[in-house]
Amino acid sequence: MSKPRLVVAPGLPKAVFESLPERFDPIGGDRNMTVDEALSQVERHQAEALLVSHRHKMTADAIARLPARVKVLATVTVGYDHIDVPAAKAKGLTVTNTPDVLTDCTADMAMLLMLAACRRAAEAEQLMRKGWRQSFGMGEFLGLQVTGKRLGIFGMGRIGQAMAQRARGFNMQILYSNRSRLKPDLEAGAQYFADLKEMLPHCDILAIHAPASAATEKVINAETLALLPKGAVLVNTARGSLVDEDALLDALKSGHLFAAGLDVFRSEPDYDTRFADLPNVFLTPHIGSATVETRNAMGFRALDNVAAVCSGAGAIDPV
Ligand code: 8YV
Repeated sequence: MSKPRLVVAPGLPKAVFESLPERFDPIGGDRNMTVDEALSQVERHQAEALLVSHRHKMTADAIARLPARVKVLATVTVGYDHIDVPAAKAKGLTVTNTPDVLTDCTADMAMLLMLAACRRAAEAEQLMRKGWRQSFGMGEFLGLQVTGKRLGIFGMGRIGQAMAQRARGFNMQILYSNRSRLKPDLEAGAQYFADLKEMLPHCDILAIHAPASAATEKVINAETLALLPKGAVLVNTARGSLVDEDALLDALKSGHLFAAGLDVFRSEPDYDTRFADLPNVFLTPHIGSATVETRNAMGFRALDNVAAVCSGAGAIDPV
């Protein structure tokens, strides 16, 4: 039997890229294609499958341009807010994502951002690169200790739970807000709030781990930020669309927030560089899942999904 014809729109990690010919008749994977380019390649290559990343906005229009031959639209990411899933399903496409494999790595990143924001890592690092050469008194360059603090987690899915597990190692008190309450064994003593607004006044640090959706669009805004105690810290490794960035900038400038650690932005990669002007923000360029191990696992998981659908076995991770 011939191998499934696959168009790979994102540049893949080396090991994943090199494995492509074992199972597929592939095009791409060696560079990032635009959506237009990927759609042309699907046509030219008579592909049955298209692999995308979060940078590929698969709108209803883009999906409408996919030939009927295409069976599966697989994203290498766990988030799938870049795909118009109802449009894809209406067209009979199977959509797959990559849950589980990036849970630990993304929670590690959230810890990194939390610690960096609390301990003023951006300012410290910049100072060292300028040569340091100034001594500090006992009361200078002070950050916030995380041990014993109250961590509010918005979105207690896999990544939120992994964040809670790590934070317990720092003796943090865990609060969470989620659509549904977890079973007691998963909750492990964390305090549940059905309403985010009820939780916010009790958070020293707020970590966002909820998916992007119409319901979570700008859920962190001037009103909700004002509910956080003065001096709170915000961490976001989920999606920038959950945050009203103007309101966040105001809260950081006024000192209502002590600091923020941000890996995701409303507009990527052309993020709002007003954040870079603020010393109390620790910034990273959407690298939550960016380790060799995790990116390989994401790539292979996406390919396993494509192979499963093309073989008729059904998706491993259907959306
Ligand atoms: C990035 C992610 O998309 O999986 C997700 O939903 O946000 C991340 O893994 C990944 O870095 C690809 O660029």
